Amino acid sequence: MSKAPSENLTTYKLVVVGDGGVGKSALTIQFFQRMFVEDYDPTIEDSYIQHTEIDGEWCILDVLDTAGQEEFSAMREQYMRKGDGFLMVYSVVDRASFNSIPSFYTQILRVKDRDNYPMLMVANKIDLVQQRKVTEDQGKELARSLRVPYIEASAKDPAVNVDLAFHALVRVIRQQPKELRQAPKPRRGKRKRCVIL
Ligand SMILES: Nc1nc2c(ncn2[C@@H]2O[C@H](COP(=O)(O)OP(=O)(O)OP(=O)(O)O)[C@@H](O)[C@H]2O)c(=O)[nH]1
Ligand SMILES: [Mg+2]
Repeated sequence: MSKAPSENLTTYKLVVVGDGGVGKSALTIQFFQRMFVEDYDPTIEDSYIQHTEIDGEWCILDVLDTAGQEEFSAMREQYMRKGDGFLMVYSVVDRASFNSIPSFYTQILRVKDRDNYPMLMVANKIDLVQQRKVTEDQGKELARSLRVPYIEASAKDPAVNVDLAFHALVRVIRQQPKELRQAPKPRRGKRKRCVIL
């Protein structure tokens, strides 16, 4: 029997990133509220929190749905600092959003000052078969080169792999050594120090 929720649950801060319109909010809302949002209403920043059981272990998922629109890109570093793991989403019908993935990846590693970090690539909108521009092979190839897991999803029809994407990211975080989960590595070089003479 699985453990009931208790006060000592681990909280996982998951951050959903990617270009505007790729379906970050649709995936997040499908995961949390079991509905598909048809309309496009660009996000500034929304957060969702929920107790959930993953692989028999209860935890708290604290998910930040971020803005993909370029005009809000100045906020990126701030939310990247807070995340324990990142869902990097692109839309298979929007090649530019696929091309943006490496820059999200690089920025996350730079902000975290790490060589790797829990991340997952989500190829969304796979229900739009006729309009598809980025193939599964191309997605998998990029994921392989970045050494992150790859998941194909549809926030719409019928929530294909939506839960899997969020759960898989928690699994990646759990696989990390404990000491890496908490404190970021000390920054090299330009770190400010307060010296008391
Ligand atoms: N067909 C289809 N449409 C989708 C899917 N996911 C999202 N959409 C649609 O794509 C549009 C944009 O989705 P959003 O979830 O708002 O996109 P976003 O990534 O949150 O965009 P920003 O908040 O601006 O960064 C909406 O009209 C959604 O209904 C999907 O899997 N399939
Ligand atoms: Mg959004």
